[in-house]
Amino acid sequence: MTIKYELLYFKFHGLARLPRLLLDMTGESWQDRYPQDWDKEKQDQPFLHIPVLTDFQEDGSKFILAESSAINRYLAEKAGLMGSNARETALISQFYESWGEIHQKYWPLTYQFNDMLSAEQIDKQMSDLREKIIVPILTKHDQALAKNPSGFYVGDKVSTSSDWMSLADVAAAASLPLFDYKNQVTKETHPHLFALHEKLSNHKAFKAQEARFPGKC
Ligand SMILES: N[C@@H](CCC(=O)N[C@@H](CS)C(=O)NCC(=O)O)C(=O)O
Repeated sequence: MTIKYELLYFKFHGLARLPRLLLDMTGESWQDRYPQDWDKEKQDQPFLHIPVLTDFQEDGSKFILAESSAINRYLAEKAGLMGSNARETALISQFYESWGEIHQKYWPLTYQFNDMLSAEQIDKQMSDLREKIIVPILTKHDQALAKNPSGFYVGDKVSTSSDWMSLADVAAAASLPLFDYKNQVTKETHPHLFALHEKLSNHKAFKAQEARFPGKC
């Protein structure tokens, strides 16, 4: 079978979590590639980082794309998950970017800032992030989901597949379990977000993801 896509990333989920889910959702054949000698291979990448997607073209050429958000949008478009008009696409991007804000603010506090801040400072920053950003923003998300009878973020017929899912839904379902909400985001407080997560957890791409690198984030 000819391979349509290849994703270069390390052997864990990290920034490849969404690209891998979306690759499964394109219905095309694809493969992971793990760097053998990253220090060498780094120089060959568009911006010296991974993930990097290669899309093998019919004429034998390669389309190479870096930056996880660009990769996610490209693959979501290929999978029919970016809506069917400019407004749907914009709303899908809006919710997707909003999850992006949480990721961008949360992970540095969990990893990079450990060297610069004391444990108390990190706790304080994390609690501010939770109270002022994560919980109130996810409350808005839950309210938006509540308004849509489909249970997805963006109206009807946003997808060529029968279930109307979009990049925003995939990002939400993949992201929801990753953060420590200290019991402030639960099935009771944010029922629509949890219902979306539960619905997508049964999707075969999510099942395949679960089986990949168990126990690693
Ligand atoms: N803005 C980039 C960040 C990519 C990034 O930082 N990737 C890390 C892995 S998560 C990486 O390439 N680390 C190895 C290195 O920089 O040498 C994106 O979203 O794709």
